[in-house]
Amino acid sequence: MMAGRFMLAMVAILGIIVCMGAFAYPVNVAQVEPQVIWSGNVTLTLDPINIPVGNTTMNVNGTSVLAALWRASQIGEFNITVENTSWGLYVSSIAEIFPENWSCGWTYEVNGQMPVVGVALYFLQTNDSVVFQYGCYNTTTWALERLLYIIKINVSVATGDLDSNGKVDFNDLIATLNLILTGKYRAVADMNADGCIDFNDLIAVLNRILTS
Ligand SMILES: [Ca+2]
Ligand SMILES: [Ca+2]
Repeated sequence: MMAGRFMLAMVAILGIIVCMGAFAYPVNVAQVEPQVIWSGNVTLTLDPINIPVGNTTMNVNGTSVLAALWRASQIGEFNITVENTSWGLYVSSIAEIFPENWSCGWTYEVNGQMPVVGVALYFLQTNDSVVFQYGCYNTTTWALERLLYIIKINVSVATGDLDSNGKVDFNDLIATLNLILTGKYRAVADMNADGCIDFNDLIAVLNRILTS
């Protein structure tokens, strides 16, 4: 009789613990704020850039999402790992955060949408906002269950087209010279994306005029 009551009490207590756990779990998940690893601005160029991929380096489009992440990693001084897979180039780790299992990983969004192409094949424009996010997914529904880390990148593309009339010509060259002489900065004139406007940018704009 006593043993029976004890068992009932234990079952009730266990039930309460299990229920508390069941109710507490989703609440905890919802309350976890992802950690922002880096957030900032990058300037991209139309010229391709070399990025380490596996044990080699590859030329990728200078305005690609991968180029934006690469520039961010250099400014923010964090590592990225890029792998060449049968689906294209894939970012497997950022800031030493590797997937803890196969249901977790890094994905990216541009302006709040998740593109269906790889990081090297989506090309960005000025004012695009890129978010890389690390999370783990429910393996039945593929809903995101845990969003843990975030990188936020605001993009400018250095085109040299300072009057935004769709072509780079001598007006843009004069405008670039003006920026140099007045010490001003405009992202579209920073042709080598080094964070300042100087004669290297003037030469790069001239180059673009002569080759287009
Ligand atoms: Ca122009
Ligand atoms: Ca520059």
